[in-house]
Amino acid sequence: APVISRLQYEAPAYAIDQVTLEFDLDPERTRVKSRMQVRRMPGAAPTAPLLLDGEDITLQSLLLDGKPYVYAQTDGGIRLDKLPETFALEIVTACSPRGNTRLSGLYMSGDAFFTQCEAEGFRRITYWPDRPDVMSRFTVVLRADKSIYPVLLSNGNLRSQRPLDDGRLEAVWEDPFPKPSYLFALVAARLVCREQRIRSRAGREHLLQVYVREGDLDKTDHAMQSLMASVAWDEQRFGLSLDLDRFMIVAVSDFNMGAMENKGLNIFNTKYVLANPATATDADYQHIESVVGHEYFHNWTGNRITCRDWFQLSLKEGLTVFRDQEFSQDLAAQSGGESARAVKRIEDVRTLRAVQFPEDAGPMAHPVRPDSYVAIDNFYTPTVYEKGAEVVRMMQTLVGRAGFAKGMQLYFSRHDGQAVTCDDFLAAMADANPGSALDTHRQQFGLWYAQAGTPRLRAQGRFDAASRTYTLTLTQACQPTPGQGEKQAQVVPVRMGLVGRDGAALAFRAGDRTGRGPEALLVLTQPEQSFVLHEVDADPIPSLLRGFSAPVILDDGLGDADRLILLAHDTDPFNRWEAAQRLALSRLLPAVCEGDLKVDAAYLDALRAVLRDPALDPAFKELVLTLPSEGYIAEQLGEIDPPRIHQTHQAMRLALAQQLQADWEQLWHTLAPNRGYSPDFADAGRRGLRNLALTHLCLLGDAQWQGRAYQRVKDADNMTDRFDALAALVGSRAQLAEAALQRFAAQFAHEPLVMDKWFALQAGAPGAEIEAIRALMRHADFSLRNPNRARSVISTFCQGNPGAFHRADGAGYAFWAEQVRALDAINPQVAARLARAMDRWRKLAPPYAQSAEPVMRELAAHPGLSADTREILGKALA
Ligand code: BAL
Ligand code: ZN
Repeated sequence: APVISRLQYEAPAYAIDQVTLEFDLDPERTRVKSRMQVRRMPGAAPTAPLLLDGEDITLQSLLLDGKPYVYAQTDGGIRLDKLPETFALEIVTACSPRGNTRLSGLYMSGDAFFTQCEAEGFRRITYWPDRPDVMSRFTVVLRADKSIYPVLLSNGNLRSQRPLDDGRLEAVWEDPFPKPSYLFALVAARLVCREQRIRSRAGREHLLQVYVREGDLDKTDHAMQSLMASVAWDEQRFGLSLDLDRFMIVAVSDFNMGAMENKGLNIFNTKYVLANPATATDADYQHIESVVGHEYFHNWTGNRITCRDWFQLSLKEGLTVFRDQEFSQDLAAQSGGESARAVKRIEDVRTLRAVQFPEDAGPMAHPVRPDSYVAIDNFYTPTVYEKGAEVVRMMQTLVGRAGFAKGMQLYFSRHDGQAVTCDDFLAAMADANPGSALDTHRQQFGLWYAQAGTPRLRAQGRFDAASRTYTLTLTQACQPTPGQGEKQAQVVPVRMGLVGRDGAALAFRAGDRTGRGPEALLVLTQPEQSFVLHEVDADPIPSLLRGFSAPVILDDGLGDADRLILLAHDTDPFNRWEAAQRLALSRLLPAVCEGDLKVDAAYLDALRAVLRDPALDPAFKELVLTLPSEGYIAEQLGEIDPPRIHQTHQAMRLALAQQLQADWEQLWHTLAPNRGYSPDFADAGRRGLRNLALTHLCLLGDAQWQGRAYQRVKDADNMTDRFDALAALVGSRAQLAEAALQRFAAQFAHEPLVMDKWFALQAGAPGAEIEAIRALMRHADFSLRNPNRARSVISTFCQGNPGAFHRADGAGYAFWAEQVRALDAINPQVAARLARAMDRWRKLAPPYAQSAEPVMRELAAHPGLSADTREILGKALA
């Protein structure tokens, strides 16, 4: 498959102003008639051909202005030459939704029709210039057997619906907004819906609907609440109102992604819609809120203004992740106060470090705006999404919240209705904030889009008592990444404060024009730069990169004693948490290398003080008491021995369980709930910390605590407590674990999302053997065709259970290769994700890397492999 390069971009030669699509829906053979109004773009050569993409569809007829027209076949579609300036084009094609196991284009889930078009699925429905910069007005006519598909949905407004004489139903939908093909959607199914009428701040009425299968209606309240909150938040924070009369969310259980922002008709993986207290955990509730928000926010950032080409994907994804993070922070703060914001921020940074930092350090490292790809589906990555969000967050840090809002306004006034680039967004932000650091350094700031790799910052400070100055010298460097040997210095906003040895915040003055205060924003732009802070009264401990003000790796040069002070006293909650992480790492890393784990009293006392501090949020305490993940530990090491990391991690957890036992017991008793279930921030935080206590107490192997956990698996009144108790039993390899698993499965056999958790818990269990994974795959409810289920077993084992997956005998790798091949034949997108489990193989210690390589090479040589999977393996082995 060809490599597509960013610099090859050419504007489309033809516009399609209007299209009418008629669907005669049939599982085996669906007929699609497309009638387009085509116009040559001003400036395009009169000889320019019209290129239409098409994949896995059969062309039945093609008429130009009502007459058959000769077309040429191309690699991925057809080409029309010698065209008039304007014309009507009618194309009839057929496709097979039942045979579409890739879940891209038009496909069946159970006995219902769904679509997924981003990025390049529309070409699997009809011939079309399937690129985001061709925007058209769509009218859609759907016809299907009324007895099987009583609900027919598409984008925009329902214009008419009527029964046909042949027993079918016909519905006509019209989307008033021009849109690119990747935002097209249809659904034909037997569904029920929860409805809500709302009136916006602007006074307009809207109908909100959440469609699910019969029997799931009692799991739609939270999604609807989240949608209503999203509508209100975007109006309030950014002045962006819903632009449609009707906004629909439809849940489907077979889905490659989390959800999809199709205009007016969001299609969601059931995982991010369905929740009630009996089936969903607190984490599920949070994910639903953020994904519902994310897809809704795309209506402006993605749909009204879209991407010129797929290299600009972060234009919409980075910005929309940033928006959903801000939304979740604001909502959490409503019930949990300001410290809830910090908890959310820490969780987001934890995700960034767990998934994006390794990507940036591995063979798939790419800029936020990539330069080339083979399969665009491989670039829906943590770099484009999460690092992209950090880049937008740095803009907000540099121009302030009000300045950012002004930048958004300018962006919409300039580009509403257009397909634009990441540069356009940056230009709007900088232009709206003249004189700001973002404006001054706008070109250099653009390197965040162009340069891959995580910059490393080194900090060194010097206090001069006589002049009351503290000189902070910051240096930055970035390792080479594939295709980028030389890196330039980037713009790094460093929010910072100073802490005295007694723990008190120290005031200082950062520059001539700033007042004296407890915090400053330093803007690093050089490879090395010194900042002189004035009016400093005592030798301080620097608290740098507060709130994680830039996505970098910081070497702050601090020692244990300094970190203990920051953990106990820093006014910035993020850096308190960070101090705890670093204290844990400085004990874990030597133990991994030398096998001698020391868990000292000073460290334990510091953790105990956090646990006992009545002023701290339970959710924050839970984060502080949660060790860095095995994956994060691996990233700190030159050579990775996953089983050894796992053993050390487990040993440290056991030490915390033993040494803090009295505190865990006390927490268990004092955090007991006193009312019914609510997923709000405060209640979820209490549950989280209490269940962390139970997890540690079970680790002690004490029959009494394991018995308590078993009892909770039986009688908990919500899924968070039930599942956490089950996980505590499985994670501590308790004797009761097996009985608890069986009991749980019997109770939830008919709840697929709950069973996904049950499968994943076992695939991620410490010491899971490959035979146990195979046994899970022989379970009657296992299917490779359902992405959620395949991921719950195979990806959880290969990507989420490093201690068990990496084996000296290489059996884990052989299993991985077998599953990648099997999945690739069904669904390349899902297979290519699984292929990434071996991204970091070159860093593996002997004998792991040696046993992985031949397995990877053999898999890569397999002739039938998809372009998606081939691209991933090719990069890993390059
Ligand atoms: N656009 C694909 C799914 C999402 O990021 O919302
Ligand atoms: Zn998105």
